[in-house]
Amino acid sequence: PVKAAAKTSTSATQTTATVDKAQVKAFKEQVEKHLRTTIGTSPVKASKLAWWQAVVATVNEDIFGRLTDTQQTHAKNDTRAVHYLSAEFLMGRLTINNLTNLEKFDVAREALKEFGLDINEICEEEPDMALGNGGLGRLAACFMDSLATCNYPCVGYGIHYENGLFRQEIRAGKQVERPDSWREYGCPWEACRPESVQNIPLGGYVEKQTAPDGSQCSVWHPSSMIKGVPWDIPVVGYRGSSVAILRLWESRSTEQFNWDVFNAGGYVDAQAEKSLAETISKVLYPNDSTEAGKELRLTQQYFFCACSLRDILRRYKRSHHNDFSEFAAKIAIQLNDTHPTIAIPELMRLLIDEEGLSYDQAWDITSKTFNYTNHTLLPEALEKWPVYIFEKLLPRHLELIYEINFRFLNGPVEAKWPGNNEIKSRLSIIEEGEVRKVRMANLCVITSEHVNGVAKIHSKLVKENLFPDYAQLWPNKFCNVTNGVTPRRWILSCNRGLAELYNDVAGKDWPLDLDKCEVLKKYADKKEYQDRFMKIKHDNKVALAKTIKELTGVEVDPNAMFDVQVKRLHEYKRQHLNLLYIMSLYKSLLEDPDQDIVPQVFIFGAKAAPAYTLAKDIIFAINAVGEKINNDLRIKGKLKVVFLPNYRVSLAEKIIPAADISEQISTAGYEASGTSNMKFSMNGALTLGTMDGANIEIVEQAGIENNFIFGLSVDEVLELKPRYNPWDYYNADHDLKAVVDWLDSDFFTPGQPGALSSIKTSLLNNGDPFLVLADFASYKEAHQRAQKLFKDKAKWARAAMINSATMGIFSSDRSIRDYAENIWTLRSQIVKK
Ligand code: CR6
Repeated sequence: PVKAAAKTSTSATQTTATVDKAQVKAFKEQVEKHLRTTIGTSPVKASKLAWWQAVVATVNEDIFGRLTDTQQTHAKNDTRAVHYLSAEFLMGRLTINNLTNLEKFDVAREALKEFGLDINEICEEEPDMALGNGGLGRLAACFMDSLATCNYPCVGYGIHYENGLFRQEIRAGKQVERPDSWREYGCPWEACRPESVQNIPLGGYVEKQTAPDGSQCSVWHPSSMIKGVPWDIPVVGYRGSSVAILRLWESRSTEQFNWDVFNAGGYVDAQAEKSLAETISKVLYPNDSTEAGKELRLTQQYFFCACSLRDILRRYKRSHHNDFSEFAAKIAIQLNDTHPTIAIPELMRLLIDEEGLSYDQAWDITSKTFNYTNHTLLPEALEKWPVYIFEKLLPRHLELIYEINFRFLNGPVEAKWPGNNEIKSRLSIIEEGEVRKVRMANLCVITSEHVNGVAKIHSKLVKENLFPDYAQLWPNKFCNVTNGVTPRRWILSCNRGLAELYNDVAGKDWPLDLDKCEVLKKYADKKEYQDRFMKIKHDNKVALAKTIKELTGVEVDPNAMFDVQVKRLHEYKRQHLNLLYIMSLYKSLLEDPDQDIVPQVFIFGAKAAPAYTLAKDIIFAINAVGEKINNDLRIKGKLKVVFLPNYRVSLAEKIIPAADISEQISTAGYEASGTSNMKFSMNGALTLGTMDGANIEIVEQAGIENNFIFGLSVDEVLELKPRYNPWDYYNADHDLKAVVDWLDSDFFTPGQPGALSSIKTSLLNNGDPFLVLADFASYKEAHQRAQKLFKDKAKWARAAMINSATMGIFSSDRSIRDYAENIWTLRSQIVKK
């Protein structure tokens, strides 16, 4: 049984809106009904988990009806639809978001209150759906929300990982990975669809056959079959009538038991075979941006693409039978990075081998169907698969890739650069060398109608630096769609105080048209509004301080400046630059404890890829430095450093609304876009960042004077890199030298000298590949500007309000409309209730 807990609820998520009594009564009755008849318990003995499940069952009553209406409307009108293929969808929790989008949050909150329950506490029972690593997966989730909200016909396709991104524990300052079994007790949002199961062939060999007319054809004899079981997660659009579908594929063995082996007494062997097939969707690869190149990973990619394409074909054939002339007019497929590239040869194969089309017909369709989004320039993240893995797993696909390559090199390339073998080897899908490799990005560019980057600067670099030869061949193929985030989750659901302020100044439609928020600029100089805005921020900080205390035991003062860097841990994101600055601040406080500085709390959250040693060392260093600083009475609490374990979507929802400073400090040219930068600004944080990714467009909107920009530009980085020597910076800057050397002592790790040395080694002996030392002085100076402004409450409030008010273009609705208009030529479809 759960005791009344309404008193402890976080004030940050309370609203004062009046709520319709009849609706509250009805919701309450539904919840109680589900508690008894769906969950099988009663209000007196229900656990919090049971209450949560009953709330979900109640919400689902609304959702499933709308889902059927949506699907019937689309089928009846035979609408063109987009199919978003992504190896990751980082959905987070769905309850508050779905209640918000159905405009039932206040009703549900009141209904639960009448049971003596706090809605926020009940919703804490929901595990995050962490089926993604970071920005790319979260972007896909925001896009689903916008596709549904803007009423675009769509399906999201991905993998039903049994284990999402690992749960991070911090033990003695170090990251320890634990499995994330998000579905251990079932996920009440998802519905299994046995009627849409697919069987997917794998392995084996290709036999050349001669047809009666003398032509050659290939027959694939696969060695095994895997069953793909679809799980549907409905995605509810805001106030909208449409519900989109996210369909995730789970792998199973085709035979529950291999009966022959089983009958021969090989029960265990039969089970082993089964578990091999089931391994495919067992776990998400925990790398953000870098590629493992593992056989299982290619199998995962192929598995979900093959299932999805069969699903798409099945639906198409329901209204078009075997006539494929309309295929490209009805179907658009978006490849979210290169992970689903294998869908290209798979569609070719299905059309040629299974549907009997000619190669030319199949290519004509395929090259009009696909589009590709590039999300990174990091060379190690551009997928390349050894040819021998293809030979083993996908021999027929390899054959088709060779054919696509042959026709490309001897067609368009030969026509443009006759006899130029150097260009041919650069543009070829196949990389020659000791181990021959398939370059997936090249296959994407050659096949796709459009190739886009995810922020203006990134798209420019994609075109000019990554694929310059392709851009000469097809200049119009390359375009930009700047990323966005959904204001429903990232303002309305996670920052109710701010949402109410916008309701008051901009009317209630701002979540559908974020440009409306711009009116807040008019009030940015008015004391009354500044006070209200900063009171909302303060309440959010009080709530976060409580969370920090619960999770780390560290006490922080909500009046201090909250400086936040939350994102995956990577050298290019430069958490270690932040750390060096903190150390220098600490050093100056030790030298002069009475100096008048703004009290500051540095807040980190970051998971490191389990095999990325230096990233893990940086986590350890942040914790070690934090431990020392937080317990040093000499500095009188002016400085605190907290590392929040297990950073994930639900934690981001608590952290972002409480930030004063948003650290976006990647080496210019390395962060394709970033998306937390947008969330922070929307919620009134000022960006302390480099001119990289979407930061550039953020300050274009909010004004460079309202943020703290520092460091080398993209051009300066490109210019400096070849002649860069970190020792020059180290030797020239006293303070920098002192903090870098500090890493070598045992000051922060008593009894363990050298425990933090790997960071120093990377910065000096290994050449500081991300120019941390080069940007240190400028970074420090930017912090000084931030401190100065923070002391002037009115000026700070004004800058924060302008940031929040001017983020309209970073709504993912805008991104999705850009895709729909410029890439998919897709029209929205209103669904009648
Ligand atoms: N790691 C980019 O690095 C971008 C997202 C979404 C990333 C990041 O800057 O905002 O994609 N790239 O576009 C990849 O995942 C390959 C990311 O999340």
